[in-house]
Amino acid sequence: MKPVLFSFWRSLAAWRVRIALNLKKIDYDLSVVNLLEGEQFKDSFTNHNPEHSVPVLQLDSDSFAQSLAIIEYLDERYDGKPLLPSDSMDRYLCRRFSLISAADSHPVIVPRVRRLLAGEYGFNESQVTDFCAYFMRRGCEAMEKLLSHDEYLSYQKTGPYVLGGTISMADLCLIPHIQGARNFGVDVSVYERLISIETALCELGEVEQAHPKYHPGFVKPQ
Ligand SMILES: N[C@@H](CCC(=O)N[C@@H](CS)C(=O)NCC(=O)O)C(=O)O
Repeated sequence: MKPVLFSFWRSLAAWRVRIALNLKKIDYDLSVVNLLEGEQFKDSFTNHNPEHSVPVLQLDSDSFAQSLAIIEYLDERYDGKPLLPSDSMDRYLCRRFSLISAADSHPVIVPRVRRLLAGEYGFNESQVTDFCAYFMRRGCEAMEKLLSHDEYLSYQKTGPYVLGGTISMADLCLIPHIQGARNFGVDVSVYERLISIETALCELGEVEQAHPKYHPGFVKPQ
């Protein structure tokens, strides 16, 4: 049976997994879960993920959730381009970079947080946007600064991606983070290292094809 990815065009976490699937050359079907219409709360989806969130990857008869856990699982199970380096220190640096977005910025800008801010705490639309922009900007700043640390700088001598010449999970987190920041009005042009990596990544077909603009239901952010 072909793998099925439960995904939504605006989901940064699902975007990471779409790039991983493309890099691993895994053919999959997409099943849209419209997060803005509450489809993540339908019983049929909750059976796959009691956290009511995407991505979920249905592989064989198992449902996998949590984008970074999925990416690491795919990396261990499938041949093709490695998504994490083999050396322990490189792998640590890859995970450290990835978690700035996946663990520290992204979790506070998701629809459930925005709904809570607006519904329970009386934030208006522009206050919710400012709140999200604040955390996405912090993530950009941290990633940009980290890339100027010696251990990351040495990669940049060997190639255009976060870890130099080889694309890794860190890049899979970077791409959606930058666009997510833009969606909330952050001026990302000031993060020169991030933009230069993004530009190089976008030249890869596997990255380009995972872009939300190709996702069913895509709505161009204003
Ligand atoms: N840590 C999870 C985050 C999953 C997550 O929160 N996904 C968001 C979309 S990016 C979602 O489905 N949110 C549903 C909601 O907030 O109601 C991962 O990396 O997979």
